[in-house]
Amino acid sequence: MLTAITRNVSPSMGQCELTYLERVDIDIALAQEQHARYKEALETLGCKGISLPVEPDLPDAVFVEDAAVVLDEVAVITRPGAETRRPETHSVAQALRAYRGLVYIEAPGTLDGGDVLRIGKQIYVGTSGRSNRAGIEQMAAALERFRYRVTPVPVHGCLHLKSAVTLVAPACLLINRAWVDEPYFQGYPCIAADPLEPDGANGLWVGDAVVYSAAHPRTRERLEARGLRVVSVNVSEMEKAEGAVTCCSLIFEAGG
Ligand code: CIR
Repeated sequence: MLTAITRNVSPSMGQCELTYLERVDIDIALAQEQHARYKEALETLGCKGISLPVEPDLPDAVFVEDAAVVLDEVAVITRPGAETRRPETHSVAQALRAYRGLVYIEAPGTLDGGDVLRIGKQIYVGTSGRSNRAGIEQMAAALERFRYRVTPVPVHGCLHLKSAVTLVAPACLLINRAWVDEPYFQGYPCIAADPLEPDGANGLWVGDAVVYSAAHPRTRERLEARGLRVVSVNVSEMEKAEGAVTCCSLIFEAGG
């Protein structure tokens, strides 16, 4: 069955890391409410939810995606590129230990889960400001025995690879071509985010649907025009923290 690890919004989220956005006030109560609706959407789509304890002193801890990459065979515990975020991995590793063997990215490597896009046995990793060559090489070495192919992909103008491209159906990508070069993904059908919605390339494929931000209605129309079922969520407060829909969960198959 599908399992979704999440972590409720920290009261300190207003002090989050920001790279491309200006800091604006975040309504923490609203963020918590939106996060609760997000978790409900995942449960409606068949995920069993596991909610990690809130981390009051770790502003970005709601973005659990960055702390690990969970594959069928193993989970990679990352070493996030932002130093303030490294303590987030401890409790994520603790939770994942019940489901997978763990491997760790170690210094000088850095890797954010938001940079990791898996399509079958092919893994693309963004060479962003957060994930470095050493981190990507460590991941490739750890996953070689499971026959994964790891390919670094440059991203420009956005935080993570999955800000620029995500999987929204089996082998169908949602992409912002301004932030990542499409030729890297040759052979996969692509839906382009509407040019007026550059942040619209982040969708979370779960079961038979795409969990998708209400902030991008034009791109939503494009997804629906291709026959995809969209489950809309309002994540405006997470978006002020430079988060999006994929980064608020770690979703994987777990027996039972
Ligand atoms: C950060 O800059 O690390 C957080 N404020 C946002 C992380 C979003 N993570 C993601 O998209 N995977």
